[in-house]
Amino acid sequence: MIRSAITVSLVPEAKGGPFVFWDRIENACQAAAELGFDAIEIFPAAPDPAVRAAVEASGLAVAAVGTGAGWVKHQLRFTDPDAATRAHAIEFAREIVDFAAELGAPAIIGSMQGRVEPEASRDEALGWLSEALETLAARAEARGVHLLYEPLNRYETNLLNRLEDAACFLLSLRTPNVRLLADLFHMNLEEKSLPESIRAAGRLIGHVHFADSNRRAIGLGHTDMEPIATALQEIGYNGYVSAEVLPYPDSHAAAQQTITAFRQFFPSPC
Ligand code: LER
Ligand code: MN
Repeated sequence: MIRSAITVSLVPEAKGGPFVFWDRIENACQAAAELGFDAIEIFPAAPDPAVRAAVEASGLAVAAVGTGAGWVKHQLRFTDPDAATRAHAIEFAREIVDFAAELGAPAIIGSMQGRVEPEASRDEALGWLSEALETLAARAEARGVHLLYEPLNRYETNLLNRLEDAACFLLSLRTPNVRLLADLFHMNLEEKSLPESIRAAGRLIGHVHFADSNRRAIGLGHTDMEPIATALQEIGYNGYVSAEVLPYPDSHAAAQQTITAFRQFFPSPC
C-alpha cells in the first residue's frame, strides 16, 4: 500500500528549503497526525533522543530521515577532494543512519553526495560516492533498513541527475541495500517522461518525494500526476509518497493540499 508522509526540518540553516513544517517536532507531528498523514519525514541537525520521543508519542511512523544537515550545517560531502572531509562526512551520515534505523526508517543521501569538483575526475568522484554508499548501506542493512540515494537536478549536482543513470550506478555497487529516491521535482527538470522513468526503475524505487513542478504541494503546479500515480501502482510501489515541498502559502495549507492530493491520486481501497 502506498502511504502518505510530510516533511519537517529541524535545521535553521536550511531555511527557505523545501520542507513543510519548520517548527518544533511536537507541533509538526500533531499537525500531521490531525490531517491524517501516515508518517513524518525528518530533516534533523543530528541524532536527538527528544525527537525520537516526540515522534513515538505521536503515533506516526517515520518515513525517512535526511542527512543533508551534514552539508548545510557542516559543509561535508562524500565527494570532497579532501580525504579527511570525506571521512568526516561518512561519520556524520553513519550517525544519521543509526538514528533513522532506531526509528525504523531509511536515511536519505541527497545533498551530501556532493559533485565532481574541479580538483577531481568524474571517476574519482563516483568512486568516493560508491565507497560512502557501500559503507552506509552495510551499516543500514545490519540494522534492518535500506539506504536511499537521491538523484538531484543539474543545478544541485553534476553526478547523476536521472533515475536511469542512478539505477545503473546502484546496480554497479556490491551492496543490494540502496534504493532510489524518486523526487518528482528533480524528475520534472531531468526526465523525458516521469511515468516511463518510474516504470523503468521499477522495484529499485524505495521512496518518492511528492512535489509539483514548482516545488509546491501537488496540485499547485503543472505536473500531470495521474499517469505518475498509475506508474507507481503498476510497479507495485508500496512505500511513502512524502511531501518535500515549500510551505506555500503556509505550512498548514501546504499540508492540507498534500493530503487532499494524496487521497485523490492514491485512494484507499477500503
Ligand atoms: C533533498 O531531498 C532534495 O531534494 C534536495 O533538493 C535538497 O537539496
Ligand atoms: Mn528530494
